[in-house]
Amino acid sequence: MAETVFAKIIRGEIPARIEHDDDLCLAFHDVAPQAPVHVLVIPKRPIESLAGVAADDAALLGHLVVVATQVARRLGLDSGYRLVVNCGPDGGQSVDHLHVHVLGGRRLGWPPG
Ligand code: DGP
Repeated sequence: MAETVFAKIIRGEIPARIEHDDDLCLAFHDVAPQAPVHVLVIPKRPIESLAGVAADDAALLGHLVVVATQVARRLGLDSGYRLVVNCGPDGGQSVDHLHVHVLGGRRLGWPPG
């Protein structure tokens, strides 16, 4: 797997507004926010995309979702929010390191583009 910008953020080589940091994952604000709140939750272990997930990643993936809900609560997204995981070119993935988008703070449209 090629090195991504997220690996540099994990190592602290690129600055980011960190919301959460633990042994398994990091959550930080997106550099190009698509909503008033736009945070990315990423595993510290580099997994390229959902397409590369295996059965023994289940606990890690669950942890990412739990952390995403904690971030949403902490940032006051009481009227709702959306978690998005883009996968591959058709899914709109631009960084090849699995990440969960936490989007909120405005009414989000559906269906997505
Ligand atoms: P996706 O399109 O699902 O792969 O989303 C990648 C997101 O990563 C996109 O919303 C912009 C964000 N991003 C890319 N480079 C950086 C960076 O250097 N810092 C931060 N904070 N976010 C970044």
